[in-house]
Amino acid sequence: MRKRFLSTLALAGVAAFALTACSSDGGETDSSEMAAGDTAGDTVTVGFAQTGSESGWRSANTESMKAAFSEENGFELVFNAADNDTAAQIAAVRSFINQGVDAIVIAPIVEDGWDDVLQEAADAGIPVILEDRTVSASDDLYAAWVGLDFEAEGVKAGEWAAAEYGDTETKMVVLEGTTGSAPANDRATGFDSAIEGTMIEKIDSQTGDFTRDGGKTVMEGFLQKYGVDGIDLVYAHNDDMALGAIEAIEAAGAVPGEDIKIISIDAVHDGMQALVDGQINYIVECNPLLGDLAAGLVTDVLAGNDVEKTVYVEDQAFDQAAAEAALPDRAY
Ligand code: GYE
Repeated sequence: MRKRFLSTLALAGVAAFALTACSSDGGETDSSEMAAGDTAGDTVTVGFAQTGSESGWRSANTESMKAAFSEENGFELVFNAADNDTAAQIAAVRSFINQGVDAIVIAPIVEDGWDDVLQEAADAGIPVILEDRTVSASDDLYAAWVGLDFEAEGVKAGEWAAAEYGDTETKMVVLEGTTGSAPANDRATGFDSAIEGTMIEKIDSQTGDFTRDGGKTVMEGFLQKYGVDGIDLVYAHNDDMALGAIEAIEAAGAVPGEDIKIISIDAVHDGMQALVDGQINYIVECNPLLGDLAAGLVTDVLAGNDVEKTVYVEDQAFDQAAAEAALPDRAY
């Protein structure tokens, strides 16, 4: 499968390209006239099945999608957030099919279980674009996917852990994302491969469902079981769970970032602030600003243009000094 990496700067370029095009009379149309390759001026109705509102990353992603699929850009967005309930998310997609929307965008909560409903969308002639998370279904069943390389994020986090702590005996606990989700699966695989052969030992791993409360509760359980002195390192699959873990560590009378080190993924504002404050030690970015790219793909697919099947957006990583430098200009 072909991979295309886009930096944040390139994203802006793609978005500008997607929203500006030549009309039949040779002049430039603005995005509202362009209507996603349909007859100029027609509104394109897009059903977007979002996972829910579990994290800061998710809020930024929802905002980005709503801004890109706006009326000014020629879209009518039918938005559904499934509250992390996979059956509800599939039901939302079915209802988009019944409503006869022009295109469907999905941020799939979990990887498995999509074959039937994707086939139903295909039978109804409605193209599906995936954003953010991936599915295990055949890629013939959707037009394109845009998102992040979750395994590479895990590798980056693991490589930093290996370099910093790999030479000393380090007891690690993991706060996993939603069970069965692509980022939880791939961030685990990537991290584990990067720490192989080091002295970092994974003593426990449980899901905190990508939420702050989930991270806090699971961390409280780990602290009860192993004690403050029995845990050296937390790997959290997202910032929100790391922020919950910080609360649990402080409540147990220890200092997060010192007594117990923390590595997480996302680089949303609150996570970056905790990194600057020394409570988190390292964060790998996961860019949630996928709206313009997703809208560009919908536009192209409806226009019958060839699109890349898989569009990867590049991520950075931050230690404390890098976070200090980056925080003032962060968009999310
Ligand atoms: O890391 C987490 C969110 O799917 C990449 O979902 C996304 C993840 C993100 O809830 O914060």
